Amino acid sequence: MVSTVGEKTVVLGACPHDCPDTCAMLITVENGQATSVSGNPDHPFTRGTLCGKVSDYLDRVYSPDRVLYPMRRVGPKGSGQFERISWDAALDEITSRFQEIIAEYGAEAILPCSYLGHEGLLNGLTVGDAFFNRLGASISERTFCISGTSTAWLMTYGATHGTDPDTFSHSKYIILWGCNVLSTNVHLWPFIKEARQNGAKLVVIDPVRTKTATQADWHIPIRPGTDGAFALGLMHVIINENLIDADYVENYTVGFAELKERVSEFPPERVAEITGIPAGDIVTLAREYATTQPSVIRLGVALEKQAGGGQGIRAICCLPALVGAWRHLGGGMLQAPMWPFPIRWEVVHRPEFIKAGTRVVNQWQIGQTLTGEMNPPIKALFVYNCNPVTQAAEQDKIVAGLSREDLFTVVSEQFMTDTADYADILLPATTQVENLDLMFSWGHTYVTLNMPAIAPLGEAIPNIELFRRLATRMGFEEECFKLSDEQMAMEVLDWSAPALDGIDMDLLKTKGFAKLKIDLVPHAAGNFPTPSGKCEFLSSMAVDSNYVLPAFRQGCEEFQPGMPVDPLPTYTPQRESPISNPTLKERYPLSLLSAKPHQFINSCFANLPKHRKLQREPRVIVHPSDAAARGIVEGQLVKVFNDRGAFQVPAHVSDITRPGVVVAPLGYWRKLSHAANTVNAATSSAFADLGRVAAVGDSLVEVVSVN
Ligand SMILES: Nc1nc2c(c(=O)[nH]1)N[C@H]1C(S)=C(S)[C@@H](COP(=O)(O)OP(=O)(O)OC[C@H]3O[C@@H](n4cnc5c(=O)[nH]c(N)nc54)[C@H](O)[C@@H]3O)O[C@H]1N2
Ligand SMILES: Nc1nc2c(c(=O)[nH]1)N[C@H]1C(S)=C(S)[C@@H](COP(=O)(O)OP(=O)(O)OC[C@H]3O[C@@H](n4cnc5c(=O)[nH]c(N)nc54)[C@H](O)[C@@H]3O)O[C@H]1N2
Ligand code: SF4
Ligand SMILES: [Mo]
Repeated sequence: MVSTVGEKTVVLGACPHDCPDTCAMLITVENGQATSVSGNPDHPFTRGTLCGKVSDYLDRVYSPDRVLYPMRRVGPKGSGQFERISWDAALDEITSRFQEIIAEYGAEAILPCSYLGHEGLLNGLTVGDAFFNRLGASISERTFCISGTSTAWLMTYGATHGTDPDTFSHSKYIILWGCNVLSTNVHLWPFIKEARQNGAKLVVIDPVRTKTATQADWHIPIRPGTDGAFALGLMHVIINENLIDADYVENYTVGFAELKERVSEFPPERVAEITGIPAGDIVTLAREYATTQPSVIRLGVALEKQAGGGQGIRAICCLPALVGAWRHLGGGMLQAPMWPFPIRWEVVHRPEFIKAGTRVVNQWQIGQTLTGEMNPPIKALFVYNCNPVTQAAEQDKIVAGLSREDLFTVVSEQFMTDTADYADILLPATTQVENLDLMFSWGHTYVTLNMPAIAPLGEAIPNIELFRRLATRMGFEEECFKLSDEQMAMEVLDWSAPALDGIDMDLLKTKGFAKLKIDLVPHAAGNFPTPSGKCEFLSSMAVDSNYVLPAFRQGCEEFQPGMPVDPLPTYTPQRESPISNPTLKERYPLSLLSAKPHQFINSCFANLPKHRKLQREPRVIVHPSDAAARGIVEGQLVKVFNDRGAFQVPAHVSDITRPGVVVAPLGYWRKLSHAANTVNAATSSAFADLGRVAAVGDSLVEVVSVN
């Protein structure tokens, strides 16, 4: 709490959404009602502003559409017809159904499904893990996001924060690589602006001329899924023209000789053919990037969602070490600087409860899982903090799976989402102003406290309380199920870690946030947290084939013995590109990309009137040449489809996309869309090369007008 003046109290908060910015918020409360939210002006990274999505957060909190009471389904599955029941009745039904299922099929017939709808350490990613692990349920492998990217990063650099975003204003050459900062990471923009005022050049590498690309000094409209070849081509030029930082390479990297041999396969002329970018541009970019220091790369998340995306990111990761960008303040690379947060994930998810050999089910493939043959079959699904119907691939299969009469589905939600419609039992969840939490960030290096500002509305409860209640009902006696919110907040961080030196709960309660004690030029002299202590062009983790990612994604063993992972960065073409798959191209000639919506966070806010009005109805962007070839005109309703499924949206004919590439936004709700389907009806759930993330960006479609 910061201050009370008369009837008004201002409470310290933090945005809970799945966004790299993790804004520090201030919530004004009058007579028990939250009356306004704003950014905390003291926060050095978020600087007192909230984005347009969250600046009216109270519209979300007090929306008449909030789910505020436990409910039981009364209509057919998916109809969204429910009746109010008591918490006791809801918990009784869940626990008795779980017990019946366990008795008949074993606990692995129960599957949790969750993600980062809430990002907090108390109520976020891992909140249900202890409960489900103790139950013996199947493990949900949560690789929706950053899994491939982090794997590539860890293989090259280890668990380092990399370039602190606070230092971007010192950069002289900034590359935003597949990252639409002006929509998805807005608080980084002022730092980029400052750098440009000091003479920095801004380059954007993106198949689409996004809002961000329009602002750049140079936009490179690369063919999707070819970034690996592009980065290898840049390295070809840098090495051939001897633009490397030889001292840095010699002392702080391993595998240069092998890398040099690999990049020799990627001369600019070949790379130009693959990427659609002229060879001259590749040479110019390589020269400018290598010789303008400090240079920095900000990597987005979309690249990993391509068949060869993981190794492509590996190739990009090698660039800053090759040119010695790490020597400088503001030089290097920013991916997701979450690694230095001293989080005790094990306290929350209790890996010791997991029986060896417990089944792992990947959430991207939930459609196949629910509709396919499984032994034991999935008989219960428990969804919280996520909305798989709109967010996971192969939407038709997900809907078919959720429609199964023999599946018992529980959904904990704030709103009646497309997934919640299929619940048998629906449970009300609090919003951030109603709960305590402690936030890490994947976009900056501040820890932030969120204090509850108002009492929970209706009978909503925080996720952490939901799992305490369920554990009690199931008779789980372990101490971890009895920790209060405050106790969990104390347990979940290692307060004695050097990164939290001088930071304690009292400080957070007074200030709201604190910057981790970390080095702002962490790799001026190597010092990478890899097995060799160096930047690994040749990755020893891939060679050993046994690396397991930290607890962040329990049950996700990246490098299982026998799983071939090339220790050198490489280029793997898209599975479904017109070039790599000429047979499929005959029927489906266009590449489909799904961009993050400017006004929504994934599917959050896509049901609120203000946000829908600003985002407008979903449209698929089609290049004028592709539109002309199909007789499609601006605004015409079209069907976008392939063998996996179809969705309908009006066409927006524009040259902001490349010929051959169509772009549809993510996040729109299925039930609020034309023909009740969204972009994920057509996306592929097949895994990319690293991190078991679905290659949703690697999907061919056809577009036809709907008469
Ligand atoms: N407004 C808003 N902000 C968000 C979110 C949101 O939904 N809305 N979601 C949050 C989340 S969960 C995440 S993960 C981040 C994601 O943040 P970003 O990674 O910035 O978002 P994306 O839209 O997935 O992808 C960024 C850009 O990559 C481009 N792209 C697609 N494929 C390729 C490719 O093969 N090569 C290259 N070079 N570029 C490609 C797309 O055209 C897009 O413009 O944003 C977070 N912030
Ligand atoms: N085609 C395609 N698909 C994609 C992507 C893409 O680029 N293209 N991006 C992927 C990425 S990067 C991501 S991160 C995922 C995101 O996928 P999801 O995590 O499923 O995304 P959201 O739509 O934000 O769903 C979060 C849900 O949690 C609910 N929620 C919020 N707070 C709470 C809470 O405290 N308690 C409970 N119980 N519920 C809460 C929200 O109301 C919302 O419905 O989507 C992935 N899907
Ligand atoms: S969604 Fe992102 S930018 Fe918007 S308020 Fe939340 S953390 Fe800040
Ligand atoms: Mo994400």
